[in-house]
Amino acid sequence: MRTPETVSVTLVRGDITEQTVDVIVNAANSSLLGGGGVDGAIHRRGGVDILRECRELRASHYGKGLPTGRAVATTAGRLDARWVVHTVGPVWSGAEDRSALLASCYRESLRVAAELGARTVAFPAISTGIYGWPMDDGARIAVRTVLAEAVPPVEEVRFVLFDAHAYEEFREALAGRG
Ligand code: AR6
Repeated sequence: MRTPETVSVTLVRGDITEQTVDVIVNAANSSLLGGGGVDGAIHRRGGVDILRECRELRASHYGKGLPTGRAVATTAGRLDARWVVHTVGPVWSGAEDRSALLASCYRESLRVAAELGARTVAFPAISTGIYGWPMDDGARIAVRTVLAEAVPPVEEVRFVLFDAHAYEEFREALAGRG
């Protein structure tokens, strides 16, 4: 049986909507109805099926929206993936430590992915864009949490980093094992 240490963690520089994986994780907001950044790109490229399922989730289980730190799955529409797992990162605060909520996004997304039977999972750097989380700290939390929490059937966790700065911070975090 695999242990968390044998899950492979890989880094790719690029656009998460171009990945071929079982699960693409979306850095959503609690409305689940779309936004900018990764969220906008996923809905643009994935098509209307994803939004339709998000609306159904709002009408059923998540009338008040998806709470920060939680994760929920939909179809992946036209993306080259089987599911999109939507998670809501915390907005960065200098006054309050919200690290546990950011770690929860990675943990809950992996839990949902494993329940679905996913073997490959692509993550963006959650909260490090519009939500303002410093990239170095966001990368450490991401790497540390994934190394601790990824369990079978998940075999590969791929961080898809949009620019050179993000890629470098994740490379350093992985070298230091988070
Ligand atoms: N592929 C990979 N990474 C990307 C892509 C992409 N196509 N586009 C942006 N990034 P963000 P957040 C990087 O803002 O901070 C939305 O409006 C980006 O450079 O997408 O969690 C939601 O609806 C950054 O490093 O997510 C929420 O309202 C990282 O992905 C809010 O933004 C995350 O940036 C969530 O903000």
